Amino acid sequence: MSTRDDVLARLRAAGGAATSGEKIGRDLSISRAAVAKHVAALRSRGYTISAAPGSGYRLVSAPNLPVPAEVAPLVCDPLWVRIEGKEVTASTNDDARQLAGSGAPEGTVVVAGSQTAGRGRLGRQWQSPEGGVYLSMVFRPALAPASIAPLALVVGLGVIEALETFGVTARLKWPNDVLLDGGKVAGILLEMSAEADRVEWVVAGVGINVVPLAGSGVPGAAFLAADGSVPGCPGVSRPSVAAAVLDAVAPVYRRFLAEGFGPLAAIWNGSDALQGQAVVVRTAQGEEVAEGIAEGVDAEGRLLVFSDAGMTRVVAGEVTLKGRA
Ligand code: BT5
Repeated sequence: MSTRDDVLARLRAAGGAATSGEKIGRDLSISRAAVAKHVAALRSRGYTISAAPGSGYRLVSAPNLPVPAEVAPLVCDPLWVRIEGKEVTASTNDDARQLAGSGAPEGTVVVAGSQTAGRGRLGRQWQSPEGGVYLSMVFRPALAPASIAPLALVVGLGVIEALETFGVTARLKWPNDVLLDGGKVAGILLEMSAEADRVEWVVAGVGINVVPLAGSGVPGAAFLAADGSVPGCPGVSRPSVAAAVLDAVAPVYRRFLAEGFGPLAAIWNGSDALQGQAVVVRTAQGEEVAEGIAEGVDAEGRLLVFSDAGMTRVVAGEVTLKGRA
């Protein structure tokens, strides 16, 4: 944490009461003038901090930004040991990969308020304007590379549980989409580094569309708070969405490590957006892998597609509803 974050933590700890610059300075072993400088820097970042002579500084409001200083105080699960990030970055997955590559522990997280080079799978773009939540989690599961694929489904389960805490019921589209009213509200990108028989690290990135902002038109996208709020939750806070995702993903991840994907498959199937639908599955190159009725996933997270020719267990591919592009 920077000294600026420390000053913010003191103001927050006062719970809306005023704290003198002198006391903050004493606690942090810095001068009153230095405290004033940090307060000015916080104000320029969107914090409203009142100052009254004789009583001191009071935190009135914080910006609606999923940055570490806002997200970390809301995260409860002990899996998350380190939360990094900034307002704008190129890609939180790139940042998390770099951290993982230089030894960052499992439970390291990178958050951002917008991305300039957000990525989807297979080199596709993830539009990442201000108004969304972008986060990447570092996992170090003691698993073989071949057992990792269901982790995207595990993270998806965590994301829909998190959205449920805002009263929003989303559905899952194999393998990595989260849908709301048919539109894509979130996407998941899994990347890993592995040796032949051992995973070194996995970075799971999640992008969530929270509030639509003018000029940020994303075709086919849905938003958690379409008009800036969700029922019962006016002015939905992006830091709380980020924290809810982290706190929902952690227990599902632990269960996956302890019991495998088998017991989670039934839960996943309960939120399957494709259940019973006629689908076509193609490779990234457009080659058809399967065509038929989607009937959920198996204990390894493979999509089951039934046709007259029998059942296909699909390991990877792009799913479209039959008759659509
Ligand atoms: C995904 O890829 O859905 C994975 C997206 C992962 C994004 C997160 S954000 C944090 C972390 N850092 C990163 O750089 N990435 C991760 P895919 O299934 O390939 O879907 C990509 C497609 O979704 C695009 O080709 C568009 O059609 C569509 N799309 C792009 N941006 C979108 C958005 N904001 N909302 C909805 N759909 C979008």
